[in-house]
Amino acid sequence: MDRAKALALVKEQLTDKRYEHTVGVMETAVQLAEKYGVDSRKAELAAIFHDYAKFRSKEEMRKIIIDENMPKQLLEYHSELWHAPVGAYLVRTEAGILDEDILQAIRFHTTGNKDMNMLDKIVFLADYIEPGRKFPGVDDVRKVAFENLNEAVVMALRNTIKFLLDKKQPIYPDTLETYNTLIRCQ
Ligand code: DGI
Ligand code: FE
Ligand code: FE
Ligand code: FE
Repeated sequence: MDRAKALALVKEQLTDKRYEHTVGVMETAVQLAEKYGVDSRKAELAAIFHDYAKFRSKEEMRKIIIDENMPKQLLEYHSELWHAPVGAYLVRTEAGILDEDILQAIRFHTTGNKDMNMLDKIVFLADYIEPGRKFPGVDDVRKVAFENLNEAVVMALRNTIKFLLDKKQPIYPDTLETYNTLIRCQ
């Protein structure tokens, strides 16, 4: 699928603000893919579609998680996590994207995963550092992203985990597992 078609499909699903975020993620993901020698077409499509399910109702997402045998554990954690695996499913069934690398990058983009590959890390990081993001500490992650991909993913995870701890929220095991796996290979 070409970029224009993908952007048009996603635009229908999102608010203007979320669409702008998506364009930022797309541009950042392509830059990171070029820097690290990863397929930039896959990075571009995964980034365009990464938040495809962001505005689906909790009821629809819960039903898909159950019907499609996704980890039931997701239902015990924040519903903010659901749009990633549900998005991968809907991007396949509604948008017809069959490339498993692209679908996996979408699936892992919120929680991370201990088996993340380079493409997954690029989409995860592009989502965190795109120009519209204003998290505390994001400028440091932006700089490191183009120097050491794993280190930047660890920084993003550390910030997210701290943020969740401060809000007294639970932390999804995959997020902790990703952090633990990547910090061991520094
Ligand atoms: O969809 P976006 O807003 O672009 O970003 P995202 O898909 O990375 O969602 C991240 C949000 O999810 C962030 O505000 C924190 C929240 N969240 C809730 N529980 C967890 C979590 N994020 C991670 N990584 N792990 C959690 O357990
Ligand atoms: Fe997201
Ligand atoms: Fe993210
Ligand atoms: Fe996003």
